Amino acid sequence: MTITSWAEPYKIKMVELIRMTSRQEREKAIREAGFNTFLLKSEDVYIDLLTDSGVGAMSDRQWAGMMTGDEAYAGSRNFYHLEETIRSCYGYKYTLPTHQGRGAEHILSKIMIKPGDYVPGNMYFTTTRLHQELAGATFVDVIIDEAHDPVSDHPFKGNVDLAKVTALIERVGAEKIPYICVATCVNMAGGQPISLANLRALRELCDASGIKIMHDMTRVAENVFFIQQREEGYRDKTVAEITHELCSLTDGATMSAKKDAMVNIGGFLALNDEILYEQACEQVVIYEGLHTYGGMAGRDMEALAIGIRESLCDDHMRARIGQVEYLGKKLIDAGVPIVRPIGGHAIFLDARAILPHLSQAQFPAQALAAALYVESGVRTMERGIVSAGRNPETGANYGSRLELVRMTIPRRVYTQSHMDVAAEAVIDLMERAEQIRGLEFTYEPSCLRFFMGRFKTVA
Ligand code: P61
Repeated sequence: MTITSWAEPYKIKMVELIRMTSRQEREKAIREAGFNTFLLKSEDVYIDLLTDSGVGAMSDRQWAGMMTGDEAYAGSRNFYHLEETIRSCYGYKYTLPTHQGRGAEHILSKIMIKPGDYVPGNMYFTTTRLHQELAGATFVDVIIDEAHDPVSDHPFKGNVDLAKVTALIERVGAEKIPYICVATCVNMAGGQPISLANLRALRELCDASGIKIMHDMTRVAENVFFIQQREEGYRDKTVAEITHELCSLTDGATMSAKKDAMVNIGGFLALNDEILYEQACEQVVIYEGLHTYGGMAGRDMEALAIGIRESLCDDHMRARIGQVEYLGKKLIDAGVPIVRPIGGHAIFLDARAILPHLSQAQFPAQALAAALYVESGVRTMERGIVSAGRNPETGANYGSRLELVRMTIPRRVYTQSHMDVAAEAVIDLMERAEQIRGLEFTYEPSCLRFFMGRFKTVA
């Protein structure tokens, strides 16, 4: 017998109770949160699809690993285990643990960027671009155009447009481009993968111009799963094998370990170049901690080392992506406009299409996320013009063609029934979408405004 349906490659040993609230309670909660789902108390949330970051369920092995934490200030054995794991799974020579992904981005930006530089990337990520800007660089989007189109079903919407990179090199000169930041499974594009063929071609271009490739590997395993499923020649290779090949095309990486690797906190900067590593060590001891723990406890480094290996198991990835697809297909079948193809870590609702009566200046995705919470207790996140923020030099809003609400699926946390409820909530809300009102800021922070900004409904 060949079984074609998939099931989670684990069983549940412990559960965390959650609570449904009343509509009245949720209306009060969202008002108190300034219509920002980041400002809700988690106790007031029923199904939490805000993020997949730091909210995964660790395995029994990871928890057992926590008990073997060596909390020595220097030279913790868990650091050496982590370093060895990163070397063998990803191939990067040197590892510096950081408190989370943005800690690694901060160090990388500080050691590689000079004021006046340009850093191209396959779409911006909020914290990544901010650290580049704080170091004096200008970010340049070089992702293919299809990535900005929610209905394009290009299989590798994370691909870099090599013509855009070449044009940038011609415009500013390669010496002003310290590196290109290549994200795997591009978050802001909808969890969309880059192909190995594209990365290989980029490698050639960068080698010819002396530009390094720095890999935002936060969701590398998910990207690799799509390569295995979609790219010619990879069907018979394992996720672990393809991951190694992919990383070998890059010079170093930043990682938020809170996603793929299923730990609640942590990240790292990984490098191949010894001189860069030495420079990074000098910064790590200033901003994070000694180089053998950076921003992490010994026990957390142990859980991370174990989580990395678990993240690269084929059956884990099949169930992971299978669950996201399950939710996505339900929404597509019901006619809900979502970003296509279905991405790796989340379903992205197209708020422009759902709320055509709102202009982008009325923050349709922010309004939709707030309304979905009130309707159902399901928490999601705005990923549109609020997230895009403002250009620090001109103060103008960064434009964003994509105006999305992200329903992010934590790893190994929710069941298919939770997905059913989340889908039903969206489908139900679609029927009353025209009643959803736009929003305006009552408080706008100067950077990363989506985290703590507050809003009120437009009169
Ligand atoms: C998330 F609303 N992501 O997706 P840190 N690179 C990439 C990430 O996805 C990422 C980081 C670097 C989060 C958390 C978060 O605008 C936001 O460990 C591709 O969070 O520092 C994080 O890693 C940074 C949510 C971050 C946001 C920024 O939910």
